[in-house]
Amino acid sequence: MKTTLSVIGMTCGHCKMSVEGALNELNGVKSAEVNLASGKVDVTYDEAEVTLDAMRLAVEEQGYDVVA
Ligand SMILES: [Cu+2]
Repeated sequence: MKTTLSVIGMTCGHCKMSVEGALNELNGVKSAEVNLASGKVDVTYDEAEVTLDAMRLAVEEQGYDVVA
């Protein structure tokens, strides 16, 4: 499965690394790629192993807001 999260507050390379790192730590997330210009995160994942809620939480724990 693929999804795109809209994330508010990512401004620099550090934000990109934080968000991508948090998502990649989740079991079932295969790849996560932040586009800083658009504030979008493209995620490829296995829906049997990880939920959208878990991904949102992981991003929010880094200090960013996820738009539903
Ligand atoms: Cu930053």
